Amino acid sequence: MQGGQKSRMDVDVCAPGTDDCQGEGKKCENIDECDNDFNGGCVHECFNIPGNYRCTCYDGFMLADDGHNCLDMDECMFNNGGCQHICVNTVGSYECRCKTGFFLSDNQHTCIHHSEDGMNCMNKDHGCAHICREAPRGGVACECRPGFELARNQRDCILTCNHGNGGCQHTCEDADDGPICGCHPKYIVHSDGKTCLETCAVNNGGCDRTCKDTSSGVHCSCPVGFTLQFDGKTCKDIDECQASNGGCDHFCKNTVGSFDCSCKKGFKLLTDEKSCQDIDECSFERTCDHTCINHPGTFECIPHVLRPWSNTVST
Ligand SMILES: [Ca+2]
Ligand SMILES: [Ca+2]
Ligand SMILES: [Ca+2]
Repeated sequence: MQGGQKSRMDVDVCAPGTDDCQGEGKKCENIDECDNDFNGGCVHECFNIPGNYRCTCYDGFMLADDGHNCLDMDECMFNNGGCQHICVNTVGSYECRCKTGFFLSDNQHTCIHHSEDGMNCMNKDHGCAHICREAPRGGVACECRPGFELARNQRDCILTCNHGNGGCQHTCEDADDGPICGCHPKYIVHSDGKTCLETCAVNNGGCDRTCKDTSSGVHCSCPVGFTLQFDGKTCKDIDECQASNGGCDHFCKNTVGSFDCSCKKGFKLLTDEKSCQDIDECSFERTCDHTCINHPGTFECIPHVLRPWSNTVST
């Protein structure tokens, strides 16, 4: 370890006037984020840099938007992967194939027309999965491209982790029958045995709110009052007031995760929190000196002397 050099660089980073640290000063310490069980969260390679760290991916992969996961590059998207006939994308790599009547040449990109005569490398029947060499005394000898091993039948080629990460998205381990794929501790292996699925343990699976692990990956959901957006991850408040005024008799006010009903002056909100009922002001003592008449939303006081019926009586 280049401990001395790292320390000196960290001192420079934290020096007054050059401080570009964020948050607590603690982060300026020489923490090697890569030096833990989670490899800094990087699924391939992690590089400690002063005050930070950076994830990189093996050849054939590109860094995902989260800066930690690695995604397969589709080499066939560009120039058909350089394949003369057919390009087939694979995790971590790609391969060329030829149309019927042709076989793949040693350069693994161009196609050679099938030849009828004898057991030589111009004849598809040589059976070599990758590279065919004509033996000095007739017949052929098969070889494999770098990253592959010749199988016991001396014709087939067995993939190893040295080619395209063995077709594994995250980790690869060589076994007799070919690579065995694994995933970063916070991911689970997909049923294809090669790719890795997010789990709720990583960044809540990208979910805004509730995250649930399922066999097909993470499943996001939202609490009452929110709807899941088309991205399947984000939760957006429902504006309940848009539909039927939220069921409110009078006023509806949208809030994050809910909504509130309120009533016009002179009305009170009932316990259903939606209906508005007139306040009977006349039921309160001392609302009027004499006679009180209740109206929807208001009331009226009538002085005793002006009451029409008393006039009638005195006449
Ligand atoms: Ca690929
Ligand atoms: Ca709302
Ligand atoms: Ca009233």
